[in-house]
Amino acid sequence: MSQKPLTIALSKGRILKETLPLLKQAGIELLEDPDASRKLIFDTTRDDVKIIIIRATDVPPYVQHGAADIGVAGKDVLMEHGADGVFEPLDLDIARCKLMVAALNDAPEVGSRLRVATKFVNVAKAYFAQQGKQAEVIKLYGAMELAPLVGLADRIVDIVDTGNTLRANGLEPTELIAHISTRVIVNRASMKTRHGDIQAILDKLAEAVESRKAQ
Ligand code: PRT
Ligand code: MG
Repeated sequence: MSQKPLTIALSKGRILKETLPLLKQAGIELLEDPDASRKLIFDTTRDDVKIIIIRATDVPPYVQHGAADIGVAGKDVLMEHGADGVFEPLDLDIARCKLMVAALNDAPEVGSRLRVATKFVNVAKAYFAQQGKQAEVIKLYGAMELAPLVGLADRIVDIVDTGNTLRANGLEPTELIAHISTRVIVNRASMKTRHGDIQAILDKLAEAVESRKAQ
């Protein structure tokens, strides 16, 4: 092969499970089951395409720096970790959820300075600043729901799908920050130098998304 393979970076976890069938419909299938392998780089049914499977938060830097030509990540991750200088040409319409502010049921209004616990520090800071509210944002890496229960924070910013996790912990959503779904991102230079190859994949993925919606 004269050219180096196109590299697609996929987010591990629930996004991966929903992305693989779309890629398959677009003619790209992993040659090995990623659940049964400790590999990070996978060959595919197209010898000009390889897939790397990494943490969602690592997808934007891989694509920004051109280590991957194409990436797949949640809009929440793109909002939080910045996707400066990458194109976002396609919404895969999978792993839908909402980024929300939540509080203990019947929590009082907080007069002066809100304490907000979240792993989405940048999103939370921008949101409360835009609301004209002073907020001290506390970075956590998981189980945000715990923070209001033990008095660490007045509010959390987290992903909500069914709302069951909030409810189970005596919390309720109070404000919607953004609707979230999974997006395809593309490195800017790759979009120019490998436009034909990349556009063909995007077109087939878009078709796969549409046919899934029609089901
Ligand atoms: O494990 P890690 O820290 O890497 O992250 P993760 O477990 O959040 O990753 P993963 O694989 O579960 O999903 C990551 C991506 O999926 C997110 O970046 C979103 O774009 C998308 N997504 C869609 C979700 C959810 N739905 C979702 N419900 N990500 C997380 N959740 C979690 C949420 O954090 C909360 O704990 O599910 C809980 C809320 O769900 P409900 O149904 O109880 O409201
Ligand atoms: Mg997880």
